[in-house]
Amino acid sequence: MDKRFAMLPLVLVLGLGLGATAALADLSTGLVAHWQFEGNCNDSAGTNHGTPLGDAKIVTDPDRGQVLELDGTGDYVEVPNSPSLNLTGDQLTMAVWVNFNATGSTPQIVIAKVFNNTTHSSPYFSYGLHMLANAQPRVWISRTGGAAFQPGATNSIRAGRWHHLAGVYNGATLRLFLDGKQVASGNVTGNLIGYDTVLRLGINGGLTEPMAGKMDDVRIYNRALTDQEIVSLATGPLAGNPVPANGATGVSTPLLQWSAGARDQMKTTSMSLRAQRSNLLPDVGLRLLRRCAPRNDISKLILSEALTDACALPAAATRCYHPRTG
Ligand SMILES: [Ca+2]
Repeated sequence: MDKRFAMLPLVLVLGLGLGATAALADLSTGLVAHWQFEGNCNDSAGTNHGTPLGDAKIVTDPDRGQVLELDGTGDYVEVPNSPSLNLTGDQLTMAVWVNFNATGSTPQIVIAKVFNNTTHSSPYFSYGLHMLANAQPRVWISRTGGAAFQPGATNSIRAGRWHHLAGVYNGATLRLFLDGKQVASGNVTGNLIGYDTVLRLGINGGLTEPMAGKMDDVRIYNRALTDQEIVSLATGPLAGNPVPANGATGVSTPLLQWSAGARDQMKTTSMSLRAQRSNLLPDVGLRLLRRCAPRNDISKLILSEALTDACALPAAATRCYHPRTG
């Protein structure tokens, strides 16, 4: 190896999710219900356990492991009313992975804290997430001032594919996210109106607009998640645990490694690797950028003139990594 290289001040700006552990801890804050469908419909964040009705069942999905499957004919999960689900503040997040069997025909309910347990009547939901007939998602809340809703991204949901949906209300805006990206936003104020009703997954108050497909990782929060937290939910765990650590000094080897993030779930998210070329040997920097591919199964990066390894960073990476010599 060229000794000049070993001594070279190594300053990279890599988009690593250094805060992965903290971010995951944060994602439990304000989580009032979490249905993961790992063998049952229980709430792993509290006691809002669900009951599968009709033919609703847990199946093993090749992408997501154990998930809830609904056939669209009277299948749903029902959760009793509880103080934690009966949100009346001005903060809310709903998040869920969904995979619809078909789109473009009728609305399909995903999450519904219903207005009425037996009829689908206005204002329909205390809060809810669903897909409209034109294959676009919509978030809905009832708050002082009436119902408010935000649809977005017409014809964006594809049948047979996992999508991540999220609705976020912070007392000022009501926002809708699809696959980690905001697709609708509107100015909305007021406190949520709670109803002493059940929460249903996959069907509405009148037991109509059933969902046919699969869902997983349903989350209800009593706070508004940040954009970054929504991205984290939509892409899986971030990369983390870099060696050398962020801001490390005395780094003498041109080897960086980290624990890889989850498999890339967001094909449209750009790579977040950036290298400050002025701080690299020019040729190394150029080749580094050229050879990086959006794969997450390689978790080390060897910076040598031979560049014997490729590198990859998770699409969700957002933090900076600044190892330094000296
Ligand atoms: Ca699951």
